[in-house]
This record gives sequence, structure tokens and C-alpha cells, in this order.
Amino acid sequence: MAKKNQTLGEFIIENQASFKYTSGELSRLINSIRLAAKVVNHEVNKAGLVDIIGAAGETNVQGEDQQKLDVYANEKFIQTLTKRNIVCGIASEEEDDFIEVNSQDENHQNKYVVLIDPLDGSSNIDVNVSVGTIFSIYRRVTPVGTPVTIEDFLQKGNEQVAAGYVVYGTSTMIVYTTGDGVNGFTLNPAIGTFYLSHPNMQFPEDGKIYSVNEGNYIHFPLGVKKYIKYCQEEEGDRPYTSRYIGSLVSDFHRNMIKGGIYMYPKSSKNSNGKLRLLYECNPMAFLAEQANGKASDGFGRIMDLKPTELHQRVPFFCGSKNMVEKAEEFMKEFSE
Ligand code: AHM
Ligand code: MG
Repeated sequence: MAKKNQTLGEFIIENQASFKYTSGELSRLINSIRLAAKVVNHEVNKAGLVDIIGAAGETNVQGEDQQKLDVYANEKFIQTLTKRNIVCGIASEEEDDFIEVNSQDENHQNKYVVLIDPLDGSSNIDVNVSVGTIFSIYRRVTPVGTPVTIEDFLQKGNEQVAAGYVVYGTSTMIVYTTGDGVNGFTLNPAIGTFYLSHPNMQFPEDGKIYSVNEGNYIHFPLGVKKYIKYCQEEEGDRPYTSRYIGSLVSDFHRNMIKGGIYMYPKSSKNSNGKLRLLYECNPMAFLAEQANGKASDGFGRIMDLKPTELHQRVPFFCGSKNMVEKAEEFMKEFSE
């Protein structure tokens, strides 16, 4: 039973038995993410003080500028997970290909793969706005004892065993699910401990906030344009409030607490939108559904999509159930 003020460490131990594959491996994995999150948090908090911000002069596989802190977070999460020898493979938004762990070790006993967006919303770092880490965990589908393959990573979101995010905001939180609801833990920075502060998080069924980059309005599909106009109309509890941080984790977190919808639709410039199915949309979709919300590509469930490539992008509509369903109605009615 989740108790407020319980530490994340205590919570992980207490809930280990309720997880259907109780080898302790998943608990150790979440513990490692907790550790890496603290290390990255320490560095994020120093971003304004030391010369760590600014582009590292490299571009990632999507051709975007990488900030130095992205590189740091990527390294820290990968190091923590590989050195502790608890996963068989890692895929990162910042890496071209997946990483095989233990390739030298003939035993290959680890069962889990992790997909990670080490520092999402990184364009916000040098303006002191919150950023996040997103993670997604699957059991491998290839046999234990053999090297991981791409098939272990290209699983439907529906197969996730755990997912979550770290938000480096006014306070730092880890929010995650193992398929049994969503719980949020807040870091007490003085002693470096996460405490359960938000047990059993739930999206309100209705909300009054819509989050979308309206600067792209002209390029959006007709259904999205009509839905945005619907949000702005004066009727009933509308117009809604517009809030867009430009950090998926933070926009999602606020909407889960207050009620709202986040949208990153396709546009005439990007036929699949911007967000990545495996590193961003699937984990957020798993959290949303576990918190009584919904996640869609505008026409159907995100977690039913069969991925075909590691860095695949997909349109994303996520948040309070009734709002996402309303947006889907508009998409269907005005599909071009
Ligand atoms: P990133 O992984 O390169 O940081 O991009 C993902 C981010 C999301 O966190 C955010 O919601 C979105 O990109 C903002 O994009 P835009 O500036 O196009 O609105
Ligand atoms: Mg990202």
C-alpha cells in the first residue's frame, strides 16, 4: 500500500512482490534510473552557473543541435545502466543505433531493454525552463542468453512493463508506472532522497488546458485547426486556457494534475509530426492510460502501433480522456 512520505527505495522494495515477474531485476533497473536521475539533476541545476550550457557542436541522428547537457545526460544514463549490468540493451534518442550490453559475456542473462530520451526539451536548458528524462522498459522478445536484436526494441507500446519520466522543474520528480497506476516522487535535494508525494496520479476526465505549438497553425491538418478553434470558442466551460512550455514532460505533468490535452500533430512540413514513438510517445501513452487518460495519433491508440524503426516519429494527442476523444472526433470529421 503506497504511503505518502515513503521513500522511493522503500516503495520499490515493497512493490517488488506485486510485479508479475519477481526476479528483482526490474527493481534494480528502476533503482539505477533513480541514481542516474540524481546525478543528472545535480548537473541540470548547475546549468546556469557553470560553462556547461550551449551547443556541443554535434548534431544528433535527427539532424538537431545537441546541447552539452544532452550529451552529459545521455552518457550518465547509459553508463549507469551498462556498468551495473542489469539490462541487455539500450536505445537512446541521442544514439543512431541501439547498444548491446554484455556482448562479451556469454551468459547474457538480463531480460530487459531500456529506451530513453535522456534530456527532452533541451532547447529550454539555457533559458532556465524545466526539462525532463523519459524512459520506457520492455522484456526482450529474443531468447535470454543471445545478443539483443532490433526486434527487442521495436515492440508495441502495449508491451511495456514500465515507463516514466524525471522532471527537473521547480522541484525534481520521478513519475513512473509498472502497469499498476502512476506514482510521483519528489526529491529532497538536501539529503538526495525521493519521497512519494503524488500517489496514484490521475488525469481529470475533462480539462480546460490545451497545449500545442500554435505557431505551426497554418501547417496543421484541418481537423486540428477546427479543434483549436473549438477550444477557443465561447461556450459552456470554453474558451480553454492555452499553455505550452515546449517541454513534453512538463506540459504532460501539468496537464495530468490539472486536466488538459497536449498535441503535436503532423503538419504540412513534418508528415509524422516531431515526437518519437519509442522514446517519447509510447512511455507517455503508457503513463496516460495508467492515469485514466488517453493517447492517440489522432485516429487510434498510440500503444497499438507496431514500430518499424528506432527513431520513428508519430503525431501525438495525449491527456484527459474526453479532450483526446473530442480531438479525435474533429480529426475524423475533417480528415483531408
Ligand atoms: P527534443 O527531444 O529535441 O527536446 O524535442 C522534443 C520536444 C518536446 O519536449 C516538446 O514538446 C517539443 O519538442 C517542442 O517542439 P516545438 O518547439 O516544435 O514546439
Ligand atoms: Mg525528446
